[in-house]
Amino acid sequence: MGLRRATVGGALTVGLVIAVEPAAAQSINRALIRNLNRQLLYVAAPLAILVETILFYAVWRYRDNNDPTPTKENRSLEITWTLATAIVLLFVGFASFNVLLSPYISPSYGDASVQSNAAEQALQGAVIPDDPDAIEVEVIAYRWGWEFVYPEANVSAQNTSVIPEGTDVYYHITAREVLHAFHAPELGLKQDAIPGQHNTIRTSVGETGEYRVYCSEYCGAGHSRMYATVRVVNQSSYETWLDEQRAGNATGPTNSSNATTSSRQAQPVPP
Ligand SMILES: [Cu+2]
Repeated sequence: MGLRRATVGGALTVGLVIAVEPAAAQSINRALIRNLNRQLLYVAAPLAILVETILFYAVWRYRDNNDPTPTKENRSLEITWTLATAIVLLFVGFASFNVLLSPYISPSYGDASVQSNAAEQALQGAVIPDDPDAIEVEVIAYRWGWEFVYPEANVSAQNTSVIPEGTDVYYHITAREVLHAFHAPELGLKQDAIPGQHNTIRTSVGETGEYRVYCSEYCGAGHSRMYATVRVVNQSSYETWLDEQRAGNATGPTNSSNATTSSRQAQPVPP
């Protein structure tokens, strides 16, 4: 009886897991996390329903039983719940590990190589991409704002990071004085910003648009205003933005006056 019920529950679970569709998401990271969340939900929901059903059935069935006798030994029931638990845990472990080992979630397990040149060695602890087309951005969190440095393009920008769509981007995150944390929830990105070290996150965003970045580590009076924007554009708009930034950086003072500007204020949109 218990075995049959478990078999039906198991079949239901497998059926629901197979029915999981890949969700459309803004970034690869977000897609990986969302799919894992869904897979686990599709396993957890039928299990919760099964357990609650048995619980309510037992309460109703034995409501007038004044002389209960405990079950002494039921070999098949014990084997069933041990196996069912093992299968569920193996599924959860395997599904989670698959996501954790993705080079977008753990870049250090991916195609990272040793820092070779001086510029890369300056990024202590950063994971440097093998792919020469990948874009690297040093993200410097400070009280209270964000500086985005594009070392290859010799560009730095305050509170706005423009990146091209569908391209691998490595954000090397650090902080100037105290702990901060980079958090772009819509892109599935979150990483600590620690002075003196670089924590790398890797992403590729498929949808153009503006994505809000928050500081998610309490860092003082300006913490709640510590926003930035990741703006995802097509390749030519990206090149235009880099040129504009280079021109802006050359004039000097205009750039530093941006340091305290909140990203909520309008930024010039490249054509
Ligand atoms: Cu902060």
